[in-house]
Amino acid sequence: MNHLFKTLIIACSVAAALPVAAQKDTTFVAQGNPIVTYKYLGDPAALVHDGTLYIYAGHDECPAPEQYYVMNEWCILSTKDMKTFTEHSHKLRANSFEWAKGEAWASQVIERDGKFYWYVTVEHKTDPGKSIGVAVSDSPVGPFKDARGSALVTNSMTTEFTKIPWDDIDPTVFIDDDGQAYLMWGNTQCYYAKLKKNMIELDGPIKPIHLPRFTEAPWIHKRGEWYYLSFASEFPEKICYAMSKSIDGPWEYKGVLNELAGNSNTNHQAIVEFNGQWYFIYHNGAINPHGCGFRRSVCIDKLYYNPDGTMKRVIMTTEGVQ
Ligand code: FUB
Repeated sequence: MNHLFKTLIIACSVAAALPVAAQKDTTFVAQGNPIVTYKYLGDPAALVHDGTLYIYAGHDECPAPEQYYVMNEWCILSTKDMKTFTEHSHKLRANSFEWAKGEAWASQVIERDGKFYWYVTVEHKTDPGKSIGVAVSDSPVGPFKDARGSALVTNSMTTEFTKIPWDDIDPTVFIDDDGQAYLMWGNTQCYYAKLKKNMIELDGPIKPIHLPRFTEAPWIHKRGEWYYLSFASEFPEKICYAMSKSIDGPWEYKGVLNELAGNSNTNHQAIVEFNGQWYFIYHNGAINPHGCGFRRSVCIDKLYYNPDGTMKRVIMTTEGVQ
């Protein structure tokens, strides 16, 4: 065993033995896209709060050459200048939800009244299929803990719309100008429901949203008078979008926003405005030699609008946004 290998093993076992909260923040300068190259991260969700952009992403742990998702935790990154990033010590783990079996799939964080709510996809232990849970923290960088002790949405709540057990995934959350919060999610079928002010209970029925060629990964944002609902379409996935003047629709389909992301069959996006610039944050499978649809990496490119409010097609770059 050579010296480097021994050091690596010791470093790994020390890191594994440390309680999660005791691990240190890691700061690095992104060298273009992907922004993180020391581990695989997928399904980025973004939050802008107090002059900082936060990215919440699932950790793709699938060892090469395996080809399926191995995801146990979500990680937290932040930046103030889109160049220097910090990965924060706290992780949220799928097994932090006692009722969940695992599988830390896509998620999103939002702030309300000084608390941060992290909506996540996990596999349910007793209601077979994917479910949506919510964790809460006083800080955008955690620690987060299960806010309910039970799932917010389970597979059995949506079987009237579709029988597949993986339709309740990929939550996106939005608070409208009048203070009403909404949760949207779905695979094959897109859904939405109102959230109560406490952010941890649904407030009314689950309703379907009809979107052409919808696969998964809805993301809702607003700019001026327009609501934008972007989503992963077909498979392998492109990101398409629809626009509406009302959160209740009707949604007008506007076509492709981002093309297939290289060698990843998913493309999962977040769209945010930060310091006067709009950003499209997504994943690809660009890290050589093992990057792929199960070992993904977070990328950031700029997003622009046309005068009529439609979005211009994203140009994915290796240089990134620095
Ligand atoms: O990461 C697992 C799943 O892959 C997500 O929930 C989907 O959006 C797709 O990116």
